[in-house]
Amino acid sequence: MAAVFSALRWDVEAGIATITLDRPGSLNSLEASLKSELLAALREAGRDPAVRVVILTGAGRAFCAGQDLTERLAPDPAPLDVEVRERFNPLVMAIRFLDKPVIAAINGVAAGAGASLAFACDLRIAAEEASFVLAFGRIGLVPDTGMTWLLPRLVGLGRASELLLLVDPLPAADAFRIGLVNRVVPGDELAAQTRRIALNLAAGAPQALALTKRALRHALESGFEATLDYEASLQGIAGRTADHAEGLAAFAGKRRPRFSGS
Ligand code: T3D
Repeated sequence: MAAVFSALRWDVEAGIATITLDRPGSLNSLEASLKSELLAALREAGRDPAVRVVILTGAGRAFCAGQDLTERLAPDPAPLDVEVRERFNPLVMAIRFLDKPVIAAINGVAAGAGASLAFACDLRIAAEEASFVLAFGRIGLVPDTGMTWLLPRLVGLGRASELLLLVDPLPAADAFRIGLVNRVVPGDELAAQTRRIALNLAAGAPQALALTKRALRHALESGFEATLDYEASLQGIAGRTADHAEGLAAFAGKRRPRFSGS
């Protein structure tokens, strides 16, 4: 049965699941239903064999403005530590541990935990008009949802400290210059260019892509020798897949491989 959502749009086509955060009136800020639906959609993407790659994007002029602050202003909001542990952390865990590539198509501003979502993705394609506002400090909060782990690894400690302490908006072009986004494209080409990249990934060997994500996760927290050993064991797994045999056969036959995922 097709997944049904109200705060986001879910679309599967040509092996690509596109998740569109769909609360444009509040810049796709994350209130309770959007957080739970996003987690459900990411889990659905993991389960659905028709999905080989995921695109995360936003409706309207924003990617995501982070926590919906009207929820915090309501009477008796959930304690922040509970909210972050139970509602935000599972989102970035789901993205990073999804055994399929996740591309953030950053159509506009990404603020607070909205930026954390983008940084947890495997690739970031930004529209020229996109920007990052690491807004936590502006409302007297600390960076969360993986931000202090992800950002220094993407841009180094110096840049991360500057962005998180000064909280100046970072335009897409500057984000590209410091390696925070992979590409910057005109806004009206974002969907098509992201789709092109997604189609490339969808034609790849699914297990090899999943194992590559796993290897990168492992390497970020391991020493060199441990990494060498882990790479070798993952290569053992990849080497036993039918897709590896198909890759070799395609090479020998001078044709494009057709990877089945087995
Ligand atoms: O539970 C927890 O709190 C813990 C977790 C925390 C993680 C976090 O994400 S903390 C950070 C939360 N996010 C922010 O602080 C960002 C707040 N928004 C902004 O700073 C600005 O809106 C932007 C820089 C993102 C964009 O600025 P601008 O000038 O382009 O748009 P705007 O006019 O400020 O916003 C447009 C509308 O969206 C406006 O509503 P209105 O006046 O048209 O009815 C604005 O109130 C609404 N909006 C924007 N961000 C949020 C929001 N509504 C609710 N929550 C938001 N985060």
